[in-house]
Amino acid sequence: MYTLGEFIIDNKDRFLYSTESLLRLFSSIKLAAKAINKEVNKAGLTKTIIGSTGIINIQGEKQQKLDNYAHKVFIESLKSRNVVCGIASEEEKDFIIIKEKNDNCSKNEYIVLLDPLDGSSNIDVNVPIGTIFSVYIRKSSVNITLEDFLQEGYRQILAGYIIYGSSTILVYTIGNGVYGFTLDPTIGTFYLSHPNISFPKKEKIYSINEGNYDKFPIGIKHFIKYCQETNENRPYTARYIGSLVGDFHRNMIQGGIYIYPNHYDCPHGKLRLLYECNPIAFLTEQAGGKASDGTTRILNIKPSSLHQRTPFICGPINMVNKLEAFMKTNYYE
Ligand code: P6P
Repeated sequence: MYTLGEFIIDNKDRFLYSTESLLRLFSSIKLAAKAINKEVNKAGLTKTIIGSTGIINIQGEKQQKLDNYAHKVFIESLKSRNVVCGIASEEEKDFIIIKEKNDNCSKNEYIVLLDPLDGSSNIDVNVPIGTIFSVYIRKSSVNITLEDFLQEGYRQILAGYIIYGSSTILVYTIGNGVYGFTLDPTIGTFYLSHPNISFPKKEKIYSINEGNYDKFPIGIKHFIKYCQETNENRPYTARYIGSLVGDFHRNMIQGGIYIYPNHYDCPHGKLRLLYECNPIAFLTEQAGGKASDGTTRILNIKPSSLHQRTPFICGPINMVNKLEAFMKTNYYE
């Protein structure tokens, strides 16, 4: 049984930066994931941890108590390993400076962007939820600036998620494939369970909130109808649980497209570019798929603000290409 730590050490030549710093970073991610997993698994038992804090976060969304808990746990854990110099979180309006660059912390080179607990509105109904993380090397030489966080997605050195579902799985990429490690909660160790995840050849699933159908651009409507047609390759199965990590994890393993387009209630889409779409797009491409906003590669988008949103499509290349064709014209066949 291969543990995450052993796997990183045995594959250290695949990582451009120091293995020690990567191990320290993963050590903080694993620690936070285990703490959150414990709370998620007993959310129904302790009224103190489920439900809303009553706070409306920067996104204008009701902050769940577990959201807040997950945010705090990750911040404290990432601070403690002396490899992170700055953090941006869905739950915090501005970025958080951990250490400026000076002699005694030259190792602090990582910039971490985080959705501490995505899909948290599902907490009270036991639907899988997840933490999404995205890591860059700082650009600044002395003081941390916003530009350290507004890097294009193709500059990510590490991206992944933890899905808290029927089991807790940490999935990540450093640019050499996608790997999944399942937590054995009895001993608190993550073991390699999904070596080299890639989209299967057979495309099976389309995932979109069809409750918004009337609001969608015409190209999206045509693509949904295309997915529903009956022929030897279709209809596809519709699956949508309203939790990006849960929907994406299933689609990457079983073969499917996830779509959150813009619509007239969300002119720029709903999902956040920096800590939802970029990390999922990196994983998508590393798993042999494609991720775009309907016309542009997600990883090429130059961010202009921490919490900016984007239309988001990710999945098997052929399905994404077909959707983009519908978006370009009134293409329909
Ligand atoms: P809707 C959860 O709030 C989230 O950010 C993603 O995890 C999820 O895919 C999406 O929003 C669901 O949004 O509008 O379909 O409920």
